[in-house]
Amino acid sequence: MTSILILNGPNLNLLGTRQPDVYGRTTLSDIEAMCRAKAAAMSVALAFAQSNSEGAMVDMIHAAKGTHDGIILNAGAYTHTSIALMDAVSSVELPVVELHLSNIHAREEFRHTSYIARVAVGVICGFGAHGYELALEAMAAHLEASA
Ligand code: CA2
Repeated sequence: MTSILILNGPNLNLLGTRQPDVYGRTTLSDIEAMCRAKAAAMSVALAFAQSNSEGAMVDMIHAAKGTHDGIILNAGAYTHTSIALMDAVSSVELPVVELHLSNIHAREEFRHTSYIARVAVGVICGFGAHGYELALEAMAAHLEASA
């Protein structure tokens, strides 16, 4: 069975509790439940994780090799700063879909740069929590096409 890791970065554990104008009222637990339902309907195994620590995220990306077939990565603010996460993605040679709730290109200039995009199969942003379902579909289609 195809297995996908959804990895969420810093501050995403606060979703639904602050800045609802930017990030909506859906909590990360709500998103996880939605993703689990979607993955079950697609007959895909799913792991869902969140960390506020860059190093822990690097470790989880390394551990995905041999365990999961692809990674959906909302790296939060590390998207715009982390060469370490970019290198981790390159090193595991697993397909990565970069994901953001907000449209990072319609926001501050510093959010327009993504180190992850350089090593990702593709990027989904601006669709809020629904983007997680879109990313699952995109990853499953990518894995099927490259099988
Ligand atoms: O839009 C996204 O998904 C982001 O990855 C979210 C990050 C941001 O730094 C990226 O540029 C785009 C921030 C996540 C912060 O989440 C919060 C949730 C509630 C309250 C405060 C922050």
